[in-house]
Amino acid sequence: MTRVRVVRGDITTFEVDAIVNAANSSLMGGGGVDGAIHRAGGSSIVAECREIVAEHGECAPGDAVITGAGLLPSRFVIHTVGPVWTGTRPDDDDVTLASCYTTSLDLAAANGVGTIAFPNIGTGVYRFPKARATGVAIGAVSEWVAARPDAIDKVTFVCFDDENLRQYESRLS
Ligand code: AR6
Repeated sequence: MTRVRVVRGDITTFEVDAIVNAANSSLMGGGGVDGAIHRAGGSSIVAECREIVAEHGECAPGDAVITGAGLLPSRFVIHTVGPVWTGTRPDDDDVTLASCYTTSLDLAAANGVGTIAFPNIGTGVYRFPKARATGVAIGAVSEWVAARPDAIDKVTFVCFDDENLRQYESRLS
């Protein structure tokens, strides 16, 4: 059985097999958790991203790619791209956000990852409403691990802000 937990923290400090990055389609870095990961991980991560984009093109929303983790304490960084929330197509955005989580878990399992940490994808610069995003994230991960109980040992949701932490704690308790 996969353990699923929530903690508050800075995801760049987590000693897990893989951390997930809330990237943008260019995979070239940015602000928020993306900026923090590239700053702490060093230049090898963006170099790997550049090679991936040269070979496969940009990363579409809902999709994910995997690189090494450079100077970070994890082994891998899985870069996924959330939907930009506009409020005009909420159901489509739910599907895209759920895909960020499940595609990241697929990539993790394919690479032998036992422990993985997710940030609250889409809930910063991309403005996905936090309560709604929490439901989508927990729903997608719960469904994925229920279907594959032996694939991943532990999933950690890492919350950086109070509102996300409250949302996750109330739904996971
Ligand atoms: N550890 C964990 N969570 C964090 C950290 C951290 N060090 N820093 C911020 N967060 P965002 P998005 C939380 O904006 O909404 C970038 O510029 C933060 O509190 O990082 O998917 C990319 O390049 C928030 O709840 O990602 C894209 O252009 C959550 O991470 C764009 O932002 C996600 O906020 C992606 O926007």
